[in-house]
Amino acid sequence: MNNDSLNRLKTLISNKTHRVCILLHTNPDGDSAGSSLGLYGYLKKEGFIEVDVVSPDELPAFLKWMPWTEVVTFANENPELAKQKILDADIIFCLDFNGYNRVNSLETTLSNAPGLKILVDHHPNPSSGFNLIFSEIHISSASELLYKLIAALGDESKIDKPIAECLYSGIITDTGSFSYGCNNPETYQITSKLIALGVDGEAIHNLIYNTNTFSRMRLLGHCLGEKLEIVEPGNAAFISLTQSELSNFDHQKGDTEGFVNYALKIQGIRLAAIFIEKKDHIKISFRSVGNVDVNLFAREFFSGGGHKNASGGKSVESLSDAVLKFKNLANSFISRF
Ligand SMILES: [Mn+2]
Repeated sequence: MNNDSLNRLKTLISNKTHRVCILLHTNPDGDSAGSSLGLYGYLKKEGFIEVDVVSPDELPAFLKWMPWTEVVTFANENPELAKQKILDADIIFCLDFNGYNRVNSLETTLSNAPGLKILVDHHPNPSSGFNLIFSEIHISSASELLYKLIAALGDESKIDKPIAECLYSGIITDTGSFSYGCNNPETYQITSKLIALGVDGEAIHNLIYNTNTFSRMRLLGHCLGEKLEIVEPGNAAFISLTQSELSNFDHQKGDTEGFVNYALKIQGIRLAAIFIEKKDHIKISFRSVGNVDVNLFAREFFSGGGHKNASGGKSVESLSDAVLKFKNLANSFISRF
């Protein structure tokens, strides 16, 4: 971690009267919520008087149990208040995202906000526009990075059980419960410390992964039984879902989260995608194994980006055209690696 940046951060947060705003990214996931709420808990414990947390969108149901979710202002419910909180802040923390475009409807507000912008993130290619950058792309999650940052500030002992619950949630969701991006011993050392602080790993696993609705499980069954397709000769696979299919299964926000990973469970598949038809665009998630770089794939062909093995993109073409484009590009892209 860069010492100059660390010293600047230390100085900045020594003034507890600074108004702080913590910003989540659009469609927040476990790491976005975990790192942001963990930081909220830490800063409140540090004695900051005014700390706001703003999210572009609602939290998925499986994260609503997390500590301090009641303090979050959601831009989808209260756009003006959300914008005001960003504009009023002296310090704006951006965790788990790498550019203004990741906060959707709040992008212009963030870009115009006069506060000092601090990035704490693990995505590649952080964009300019941040005043202070803590970007570590080899760390499992922004939550793990935040733990290291708090420790580097000399405040490891201030991490308590609710903060630990937030960070633990971020680490397990960004590593698929230690199934990818999980070969760094330090991830387990930090996780071990979180458990020692009283985190109930079993309970959190149940809260995050075992609270499916019946209709979501049936939608998954539909995807696996009827919609999963393989691109010959068998290194890419995808699922596509129309709006009417989603409504047939009483689709709720977040229901298709993780479905794309099932395609990677097939032997030989190195690149997987799921195409979800939205009102005015197609939302796409990509996953890959090994060297196949879906951050690059999403950037080059589907107006998106993310990590090497997990990224997202979109298309304004029809669902069938977006799928066709994927089918045409997949094999030659995989052969580059
Ligand atoms: Mn993350």
